[in-house]
Amino acid sequence: MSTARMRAVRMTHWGGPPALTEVACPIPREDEVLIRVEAAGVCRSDLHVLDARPGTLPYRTPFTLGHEVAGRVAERGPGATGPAVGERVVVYGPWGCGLCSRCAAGAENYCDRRADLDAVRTGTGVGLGRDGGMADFLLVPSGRLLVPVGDLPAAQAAPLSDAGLTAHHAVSGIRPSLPLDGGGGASVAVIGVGGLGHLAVQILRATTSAQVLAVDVREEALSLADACGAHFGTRLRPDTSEVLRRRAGGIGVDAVLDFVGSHSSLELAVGALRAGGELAVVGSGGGELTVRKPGALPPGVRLSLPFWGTRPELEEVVALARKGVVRVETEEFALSSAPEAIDRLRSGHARGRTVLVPD
Ligand code: FEH
Ligand code: ZN
Ligand code: ZN
Repeated sequence: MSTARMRAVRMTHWGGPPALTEVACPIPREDEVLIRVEAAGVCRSDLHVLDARPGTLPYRTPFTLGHEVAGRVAERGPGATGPAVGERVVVYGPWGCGLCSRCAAGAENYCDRRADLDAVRTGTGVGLGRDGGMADFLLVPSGRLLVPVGDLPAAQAAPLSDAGLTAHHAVSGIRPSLPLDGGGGASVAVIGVGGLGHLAVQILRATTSAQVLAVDVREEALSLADACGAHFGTRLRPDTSEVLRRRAGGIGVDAVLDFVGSHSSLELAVGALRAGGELAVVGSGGGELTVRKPGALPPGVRLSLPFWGTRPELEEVVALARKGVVRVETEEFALSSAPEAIDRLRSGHARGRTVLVPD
């Protein structure tokens, strides 16, 4: 009996271009669940994977890209649990061991056995060494990795699993730094208002009373920040840290969410931070920060490197979207146009999140 075939955007070899190919459609066994993909986001991390030199990532090629996926349960293995066939879901993307205390708590993004998984080169999650969702179908190891989305449109749901979850996790991490009254009088700077930053602006406005100050190099990104509820937006200039300090009452901002992570964004963050403030470096821009006492960082500053998010946080950000509190700005492309979509993201001109929809 011939197996069904499907389209998939594959990483065929290190340094090669994303290839739209045809592969066998997977069949769910035991606990596995087969998802008919309805939307798959494109992330800057996909660019990092595509540009990675051989041996620098713990993944074995070839594999299908796509770690931000929404769809409908198509078939379940005999031992599968979770959403039933026909239910619309979003995929929790960090696939940990499922057994350690972090995975048991739903924090597979911080799985304690990640090094073991890397060692056997099984990858860190969907579309990251494991076959992902830039395809017609996606095989998920367990129903525990699925979150129902109800009638949320797929192109809105998919970005919540990575861009939305990562932004929500970062905001949740700095929220304790804000004054107890939910951040009233506090100021939070969002550096980089792209696929993740525009969602962080909305989540900050929805879950804190902090003044949200947006920084980007593009005017169109600042207009998106304004539409998302930022109280202030400014282009990155040599005096931007001073501008932010002044907007924050002259004492500096309580927290910085850096969605760029470059040398200039980190320098801006350090210059804008209040003593006792918090810096969350979310972007993988390759910038470096010297941590020394005494040094450039204000006293009492706390530094975090948040990565993706937890499964309970994914349920929270889906709930925010279903309430209409968070809305993803998207640019949609047909799956068959994946290479063009990836090039557009690479160009730096994408507005919001780039999403592939099977045509
Ligand atoms: C995925 C894999 C590696 C680094 C960063 C990421 C993020 O895109 C996940 O949110
Ligand atoms: Zn990502
Ligand atoms: Zn684990």
